Amino acid sequence: MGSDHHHHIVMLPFMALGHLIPFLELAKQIKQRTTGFTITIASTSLNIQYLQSTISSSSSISSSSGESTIDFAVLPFNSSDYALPPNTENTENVPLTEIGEFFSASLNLEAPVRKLIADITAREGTAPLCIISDPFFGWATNVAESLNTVNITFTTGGAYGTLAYISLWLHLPHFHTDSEEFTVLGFPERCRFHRSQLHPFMRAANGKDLWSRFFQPQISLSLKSSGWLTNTAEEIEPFGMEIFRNYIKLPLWSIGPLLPQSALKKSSSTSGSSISTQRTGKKLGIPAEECFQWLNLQRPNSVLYISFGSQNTIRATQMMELAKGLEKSEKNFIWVIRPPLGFDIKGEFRSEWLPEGFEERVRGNKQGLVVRNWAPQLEILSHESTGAFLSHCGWNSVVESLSQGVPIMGWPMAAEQSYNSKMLMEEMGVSVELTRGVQNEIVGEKVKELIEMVMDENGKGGEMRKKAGEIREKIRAAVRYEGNEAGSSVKAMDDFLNYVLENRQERESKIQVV
Ligand SMILES: *[C@@H]1O[C@H](CO)[C@@H](O)[C@H](O)[C@H]1NC(C)=O
Ligand SMILES: CC(=O)N[C@H]1CO[C@H](CO)[C@@H](O)[C@@H]1O
Repeated sequence: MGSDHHHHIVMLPFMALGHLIPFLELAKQIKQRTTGFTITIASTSLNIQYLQSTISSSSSISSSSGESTIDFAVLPFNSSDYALPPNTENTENVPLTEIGEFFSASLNLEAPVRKLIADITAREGTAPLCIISDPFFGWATNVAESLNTVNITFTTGGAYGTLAYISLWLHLPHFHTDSEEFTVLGFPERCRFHRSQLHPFMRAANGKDLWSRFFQPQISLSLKSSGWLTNTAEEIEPFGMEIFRNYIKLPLWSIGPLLPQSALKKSSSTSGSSISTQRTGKKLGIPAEECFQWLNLQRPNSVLYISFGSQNTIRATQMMELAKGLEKSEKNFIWVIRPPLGFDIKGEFRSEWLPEGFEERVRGNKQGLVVRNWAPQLEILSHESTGAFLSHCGWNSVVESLSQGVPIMGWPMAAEQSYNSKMLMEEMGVSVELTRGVQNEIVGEKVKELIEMVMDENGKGGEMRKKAGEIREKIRAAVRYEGNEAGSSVKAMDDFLNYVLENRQERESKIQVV
């Protein structure tokens, strides 16, 4: 993409791991598609440190003359000023009871962002090309308008899940009915939602609660941006894209799924070595090599991978039943485990939370690997022995799984996860749901039956795997660019960049007329 003069894009991700990672990936892709751009990711100090740590060893950021560059800007933020524990800068570190206060505190980033944009404008003699902000930072549209730049919203989720999330918060349909099932504005009648699919915060919302008072204005402002970017591909979510577009009535570019290049290589690997970077940059509970050695011993599609993401854990009684079901199923598994709800999620794991002797037995008979805290997820999913993923259905996990053709067993917990789960079942046919959230009890015997069904080579399990394989091919086609052949997501990215470049020309010609 050409550039007569320098172009600057400022990115404002929300302070949560699941948002920071796709924003960084977006920055990397814009860098790759352009020359002469600077992409500045602005966040609080610890989040910037974290982002830098994930790329410090990666050559993709270093730049020779003319190449686009990625920069970081620290926004001052002291959690102590908002009665939050010291150094609370990411949802990962926020106690559940204070998560609402953390969201509210994030509104105070507006002033430092204003200063950042003004400084860039003064230094470069022209306002940034655009601000790309998280939907939770709706205030960024006001900043953009007053500082003569363009506001773009980037949802790190998919089309269907994001639409459900924003429409539910804006209209609270469940608050206006007594019935368990209801329609959601933007979705056709056939996609009725159920009260049990709502997070307890949303279930309790009445428009006057802390959560509604945060989300309603921020989402409404984001809907006044010039356009939205979404972390999905037109081909994998044709229905989601159609209803999302109809709802927001703004330009919508599907530029995803944003995954490391190495995740999208043609052949699936057996050693896992083709995916060398660990996306989250977190300390692993097991050396990747050990994981692969173990996976190499298993048959293709025979291993169930279990992880509930960076933010979630399950109840102690659920953990016990899940372990019983796994053992009874006799299927191989890798389980990324954290202390159950009510305990420090980053604390020591106690063996009393699992059936007596569980870890020793499954290690001894080679049925499974129990991994503390973090595992090399994308590498595990890319291994041919991995046959299914028991997941919380966070969008990053969903696209990682589907990019490797791995079907999903859903256990949605929070955010828009249960809408993702619904879409995976009803629109894609690549998933079945084990349960939802932490309220419901599960029973070992039922867990066993569902695992057997999902891991089955035939029947419903086989069908889900086949469909997941089709989605994998669609993802690869969407993000491909070889020579002149560009996939739909690559084209959408170019369309988006052209849009903001043209928008600048218009703005500048208006200024000249004045
Ligand atoms: C944050 O504020 C607290 C209380 O005013 C202060 O003690 C602390 O040093 C501040 N932290 C930083 C990093 O400025
Ligand atoms: C709230 C706000 O600033 N909205 C602006 C977003 O961008 C469009 C198009 O540039 C403007 O018309 C809006 O005013």
